Amino acid sequence: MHTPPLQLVIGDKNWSSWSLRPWLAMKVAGLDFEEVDVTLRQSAETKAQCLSHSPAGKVPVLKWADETIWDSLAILETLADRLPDARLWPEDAQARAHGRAISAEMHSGFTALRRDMPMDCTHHRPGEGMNDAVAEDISRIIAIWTEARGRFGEAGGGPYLLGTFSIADAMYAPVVSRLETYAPDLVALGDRDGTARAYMETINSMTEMREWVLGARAQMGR
Ligand SMILES: N[C@@H](CCC(=O)N[C@@H](CS)C(=O)NCC(=O)O)C(=O)O
Repeated sequence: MHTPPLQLVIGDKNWSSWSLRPWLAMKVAGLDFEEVDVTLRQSAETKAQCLSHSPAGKVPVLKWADETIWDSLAILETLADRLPDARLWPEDAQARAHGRAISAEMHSGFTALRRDMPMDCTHHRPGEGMNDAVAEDISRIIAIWTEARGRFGEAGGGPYLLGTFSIADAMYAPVVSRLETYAPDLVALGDRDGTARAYMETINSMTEMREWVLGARAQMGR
């Protein structure tokens, strides 16, 4: 696929769930891009590094030739818009609308899960972080995955939320990672038919997802 020089500025792979989202989609799309790493959790230094890439002062940031696009979902939508051959959204308009709704819900919501079960993809911390608000978030996520798989997954011809890999999967991949790390009881939280568990296997077995976790291990020296 012919693209201008692309740079993706991302945070530490162990923690930066927002960075994982566009990184994963760009890898799945087979894009050739330079990865620029910013070290998070260094307070003033992190802020200065982030600000040197984007006025929003956060990562991820996509540099597309001389243009700067910040914010995970804006980056993903820009990629879908400019690289239609990458098929980051399904062709079916209803599936696409549904994918946009669940991606937006992820982007703007699930604050309890994000706060109390932060992504920490090189660790296993079963039982940590659970509380009523987190349980409510996880139950809603299980319902989202189950509905998407039931309505669009099989019809779309693949094991992902809307069939083949889409932006919706990129948005939920860090949630899969969190659920692996903190290992809540998915059945008790609503995964009675195992759809959520099966979807997690799909995401975990992606070579690109494995590459991210290997990168996180290397950065963490583990
Ligand atoms: N809504 C933004 C959130 C980005 C975000 O919060 N990024 C974190 C890292 S995962 C960050 O840059 N933190 C550095 C800081 O706040 O100083 C997006 O979707 O990209």
